[in-house]
Amino acid sequence: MRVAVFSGAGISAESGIPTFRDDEKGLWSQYDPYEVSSIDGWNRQPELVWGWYTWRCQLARRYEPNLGHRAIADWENHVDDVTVITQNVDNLHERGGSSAVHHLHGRMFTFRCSDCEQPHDTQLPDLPEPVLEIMPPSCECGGLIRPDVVWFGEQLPDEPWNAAVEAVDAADVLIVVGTSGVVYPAASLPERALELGKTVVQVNLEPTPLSERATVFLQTSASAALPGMAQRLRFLVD
Ligand code: BJW
Ligand code: ZN
Repeated sequence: MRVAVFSGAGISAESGIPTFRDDEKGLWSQYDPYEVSSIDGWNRQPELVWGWYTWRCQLARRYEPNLGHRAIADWENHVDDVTVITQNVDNLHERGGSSAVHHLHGRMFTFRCSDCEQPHDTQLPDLPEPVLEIMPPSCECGGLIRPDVVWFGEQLPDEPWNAAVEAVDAADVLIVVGTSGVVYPAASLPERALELGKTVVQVNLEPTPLSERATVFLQTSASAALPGMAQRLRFLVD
């Protein structure tokens, strides 16, 4: 049995990382998430966006993979293939032990120049408190250094996208975990799986637009649903 996993911020929530649309307490909560996560927002206010990522990277370094990440890695011992397609920019799937992880929206710990695209090793400062605005460092070409993530209004990189489509097409089952499913084109992957007649299992604390169409909707947390799931899926798929 071949399993593809499509994950979102909900799976990392139990490690302590606020989900994308639920960070009501943070310093940046007064800003529209689309503003701090769009290419237009970066072009308008790079200091605000860099301040936000500096703080998020600092927090994310402290977080550990949780039972959900570790369970998905463990499935590799029980089924023929497990491919993880994640929208998350943290590295908790890799640190949880998964061997094939495709990051549709990039990675928060790698950086590149916003003009010449050259990769940069940037050491972010350790801050005692979040700082709302920090001027990003500059590249030798004069461009600003940015996180290697995909913001609204930007194309997804071809490589992880093609790998994701391939994994969905090859899978017997797609597990959709912890995503609101409102951000495209990523959200089209479960739709594609359903159109191809695949079994789609959704795990989420709340219903989303996918829930009514999924083969199975488990309204529970990732850490409760995922341990041992691949072994049980044999009965659903075979
Ligand atoms: C739990 C849980 C627990 C909590 N257990 N569950 C088609 C229609 C409409 C619009 C568009 C469209 N196609 C494209 C667009 C535009 C746009 C878009 O989708 N807009 C809509 C929002 C309206 N898309 C884009 O711009 C994309 N690019 C693009 O289309 O390029 C084409 C193009 C470009 C230019 C010119 C021409 C063409 C790019 C999208 C990039 C998204 N980037 C972000 C930021 C990444 C960097 C970062 O994270 O810092 O990605 S936005 C943000 O949303 C982030 C996330 O990966 C992504 C998805 O969020 P996610 O993971 O679903 O999180 P939440 O918080 O929404 O949901 C968490 C869920 O977990 C909830 O359901 C909880 O219930 C659940 N949960 N605890 C289980 N313990
Ligand atoms: Zn440059």
